[in-house]
Amino acid sequence: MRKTILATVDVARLFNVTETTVKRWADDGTLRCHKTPGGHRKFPMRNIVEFAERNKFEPVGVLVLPKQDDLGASIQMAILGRDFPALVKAFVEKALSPNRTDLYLFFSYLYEHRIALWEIYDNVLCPGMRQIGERWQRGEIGINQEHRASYETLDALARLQSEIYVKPDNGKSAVFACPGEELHEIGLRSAAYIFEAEGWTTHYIGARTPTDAVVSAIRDSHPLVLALSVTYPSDPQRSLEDLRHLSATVHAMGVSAVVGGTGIPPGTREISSVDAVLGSARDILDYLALKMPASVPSAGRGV
Ligand code: B12
Repeated sequence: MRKTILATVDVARLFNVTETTVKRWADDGTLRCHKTPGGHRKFPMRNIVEFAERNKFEPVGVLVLPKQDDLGASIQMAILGRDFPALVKAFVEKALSPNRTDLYLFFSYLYEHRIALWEIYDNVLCPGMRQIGERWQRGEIGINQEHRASYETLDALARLQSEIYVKPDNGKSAVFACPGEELHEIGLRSAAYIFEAEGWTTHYIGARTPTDAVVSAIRDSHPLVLALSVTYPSDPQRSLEDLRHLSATVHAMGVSAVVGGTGIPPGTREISSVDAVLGSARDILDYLALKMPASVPSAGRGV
């Protein structure tokens, strides 16, 4: 698939304008770029997304995909039609493909075409990983492929994050953890990246963190929010008690606890010290807009 620093011709194609227009945007500083020693303008993806967001421009064209990407034509069609089931299909193929950069370039390509970060997580990654789990259950892929897809995904998300448009630092911070024996951390990672893109500082302590260690992290970093993810609580009652204990402890320290993930134990919503139970990346943007108003997404669609 293609690279993520665009040339003038790519930007012109993306917004369906002439190259002269793009050069004018670049030269008057409307669209930031850097120049190669040979004088060619180059546009990092984050500048393009920030520019489109600020000017309320929607990409109306699609970028060229090289011929060696077998899924190229179907991905282009799916992007134009915002056909998420087709994008999920492409994700699954790429997550299971042996090409290490394929998945990251796929995510970049979606982001360049203004598929927002939350849409990538909720509408592509989440259903895609579910399908991978189902394939494994049906015996169509081995556990090695499922593991590989998970780690390739985490890697690709980290690389994407280094290229996206991040709002200026808002002075707020949050701690992210999967408490207890929880190993599923892709959802937690996604949540942390959304906060980060909204200008938050994130302290990511990840999977399988004992509750005491979560409390220590809170003492060390004095965040505003503790975000927890639960997917597979082997003992739901114990998990509920852990959530009750953790949220009450951090609440007393002035920290808001939010919980997400597909395995939240029944009764979590009734815990008074849990500030919110959130089901998706989109929910995070709504939560931040409602409860932490300084980070309301400027264009209404979020990052
Ligand atoms: C990848 C995976 C793994 C990987 C995890 C790798 C990693 N580093 O994360 C590995 C291989 C380690 C694994 C292990 C196991 N797994 Co597993 N795994 C999956 C799989 C295929 C995908 C999960 C995933 O990453 N989804 C993608 C993310 C993005 O989606 P998400 O977590 O739902 O997150 C979204 C929202 O929920 C939300 N969100 C999530 N967290 C948070 C947090 C906050 C604060 C907010 C606001 C939002 C939020 O936002 C996200 C974006 O939309 C699922 C299949 C499925 N149906 O989900 C099975 C699945 C979850 N696993 C399952 C099982 C059984 C296991 C094992 C017990 C297998 C075993 N026998 O060893 C172990 C359990 C280990 C443990 N103690 O936790 C079952 C759970 C069944 C159940 N609930 O009863 C599932 C459903 C598969 C199945 N159909 O049987 N697994």
